[in-house]
Amino acid sequence: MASILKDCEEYAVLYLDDVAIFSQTWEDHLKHLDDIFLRLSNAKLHIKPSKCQFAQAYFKYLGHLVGQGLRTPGELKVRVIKDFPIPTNKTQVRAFLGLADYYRKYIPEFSVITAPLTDLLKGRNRKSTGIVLARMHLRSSRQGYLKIQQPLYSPDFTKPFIIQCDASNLGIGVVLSQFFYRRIFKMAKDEYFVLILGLDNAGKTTFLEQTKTKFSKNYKGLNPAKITTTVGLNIGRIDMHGVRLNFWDLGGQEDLQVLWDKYYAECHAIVYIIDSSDIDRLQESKEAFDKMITNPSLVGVPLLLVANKQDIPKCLTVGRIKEVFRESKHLIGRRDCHVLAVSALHGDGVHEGIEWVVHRVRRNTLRPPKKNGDS
Ligand SMILES: Nc1nc2c(ncn2[C@@H]2O[C@H](COP(=O)(O)OP(=O)(O)OP(=O)(O)O)[C@@H](O)[C@H]2O)c(=O)[nH]1
Ligand SMILES: [Mg+2]
Repeated sequence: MASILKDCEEYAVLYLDDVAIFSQTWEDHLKHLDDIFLRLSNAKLHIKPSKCQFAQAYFKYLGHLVGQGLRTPGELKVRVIKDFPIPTNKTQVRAFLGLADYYRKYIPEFSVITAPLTDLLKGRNRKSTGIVLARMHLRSSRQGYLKIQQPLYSPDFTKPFIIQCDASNLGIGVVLSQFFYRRIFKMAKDEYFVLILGLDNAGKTTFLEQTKTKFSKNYKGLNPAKITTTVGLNIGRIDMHGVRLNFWDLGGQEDLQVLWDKYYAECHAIVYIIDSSDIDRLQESKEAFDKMITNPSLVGVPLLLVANKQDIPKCLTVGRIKEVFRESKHLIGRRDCHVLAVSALHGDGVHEGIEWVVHRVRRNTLRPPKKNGDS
């Protein structure tokens, strides 16, 4: 079959015995159809009309919906990914990753989102812990996979191409882009990655939601009452002062803290949230903080300590929290560190905190920003 359709690559693709014929204009299309029919007939091959579709603006091909210069994943497959049952063993995790991988081009930051799952398959985690993590991850990271419906555009061979590539401990990626090339070169934004950490219930996700609400036009934050405990990764992105901040909000439960260090090498700042009203867990929070900052991958990374829930009567004051965390001065070393009173619930102090982060990451020469397009 491949030899019969030799030299037709510009208007026909072959997959086993399926042929897709595509053209820019109707006139061209009739010519292309003629040509393919002639070739099939010369080879004494038959096609079954009931299995053919002609003159389609869009058609389904190998699980993709293709047409009008766009390619999107087939609706059915998207639903399968979104509704994939929470895995109960490694085989099912592998099956999910295999399925999602077929559509990875549609899912921004695919390798970062799936890192906890791929890590699990490397066998570093104990089986039972691993499966629990995988379940939690899938349950809460759906938002990442939900972006799958973003379309991919066909290339325009009359315009220049740009290859952007990047690699990190978690992922490696290459993007071929067009159209916005002037903007990319002229208005390339510095991108920084900010990790939001802290014990469970400290208010990390509430802080992220407030940040997105305050700094993104038209973003309506989640109702605080609807925020549930994070067991995977929440992602946020804001632009301010000509830079872009990407946030990764991780789960704070003890079992999930093992995931934190996977993001250290990539981040430019840490926002560490402390629940000022939870006096009983202050020491636990400090221990998690100490463990975090002793990690060598965080050397030189600015730290913002958020004394959250300051709206709650009788909560610990910033002064008291500073006193406790000052014991870790030798671990903090010379990196930028600041303690701030915040009520993430009411949004007090959030603006000031983000301003501090932007200022510090910009002046930190130890962790240069990632350059990325604005498109
Ligand atoms: N009063 C008050 N409550 C807050 C504040 N910030 C968060 N909360 C509440 O604290 C609870 C936990 O908030 P989350 O944002 O889910 O906490 P988290 O740190 O993301 O927790 P995990 O995802 O489990 O790690 C929720 O009931 C919030 O409404 C605050 O500033 N003041
Ligand atoms: Mg959370």
